[in-house]
Amino acid sequence: MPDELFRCGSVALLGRPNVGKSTLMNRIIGAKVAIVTPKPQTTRHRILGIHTNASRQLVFVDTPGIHKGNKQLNRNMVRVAYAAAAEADVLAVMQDVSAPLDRGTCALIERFADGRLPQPRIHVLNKMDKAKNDALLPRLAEIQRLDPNAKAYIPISARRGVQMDALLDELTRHVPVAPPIYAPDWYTDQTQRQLAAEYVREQVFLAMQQEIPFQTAVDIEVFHESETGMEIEAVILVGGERHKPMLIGKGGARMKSIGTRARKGLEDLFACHINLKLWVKVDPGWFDHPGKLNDLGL
Ligand SMILES: Nc1nc2c(ncn2[C@@H]2O[C@H](COP(=O)(O)OP(=O)(O)O)[C@@H](O)[C@H]2O)c(=O)[nH]1
Ligand SMILES: [Mg+2]
Repeated sequence: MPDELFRCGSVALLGRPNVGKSTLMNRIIGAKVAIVTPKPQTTRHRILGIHTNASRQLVFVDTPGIHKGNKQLNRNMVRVAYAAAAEADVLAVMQDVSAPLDRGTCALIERFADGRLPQPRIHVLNKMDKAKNDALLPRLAEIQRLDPNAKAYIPISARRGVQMDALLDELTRHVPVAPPIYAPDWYTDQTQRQLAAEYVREQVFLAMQQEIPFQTAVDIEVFHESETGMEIEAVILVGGERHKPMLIGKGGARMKSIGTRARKGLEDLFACHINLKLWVKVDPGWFDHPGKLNDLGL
């Protein structure tokens, strides 16, 4: 491939919470760089996933879902999503076609279709594996009506990896001819320390019910690499005193299972032995304190 044909650019993954943005990014990258849970608002930061082959480098920007919420954390998350959109070369606007087209999704599509952001838009219709066959065509027609000037409308299944090449080829058409930015073996901009915090948070999200996950954050206090592997100590911040015993579980059982699962995931990702210690700390209202959010990188 002559250098003058190589394409490189960034793709913002945009959409309501839970449509499958992080799943798509992981699928394309081939590693879990963004944590995924069935709960909305799992993704809090802007996360990069880098896909490189012989002819292109696509830098995917996974964003927190666009949603309403009156806490400082929620407002920060939505701001992150719009800022990522403004900086990207292409906008991939995702929706879940296994659920009815709701008002929030229509509003989001119209917001990007109004031309305030000049970048090309690709509509990504995810979860086609779960959608009824006869629902897809009317849905495509509806999206075309809402955003007639988009470059493409592509049904996919991020979970099953269906239509990935079609999507990647279409996205590549809309990024500039340019040399790669990242070395070919880079797949994310997150440090191992950040990935460790995210893997612990994923297990807390999966293990806990109701409001507890949304009021939880993870702070890595110790991160050492040694000859035998990694030593990691993490503090799980919870929003209320009563959350602490629930997270710890009977005889520490729940914490133990959270720790074991997070450790196994990290051992797979980093391909080394990991010693992971977890602590729980109560910090009421951390999600509404600008200073604390700043400390946590949120
Ligand atoms: N059936 C199905 N489920 C999916 C698909 N993509 C994502 N999901 C599920 O949808 C949920 C939310 O996914 P996630 O990637 O965290 O969504 P995000 O909030 O947009 O980042 C998870 O339970 C995923 O396993 C898909 O293509 N098909
Ligand atoms: Mg996500």
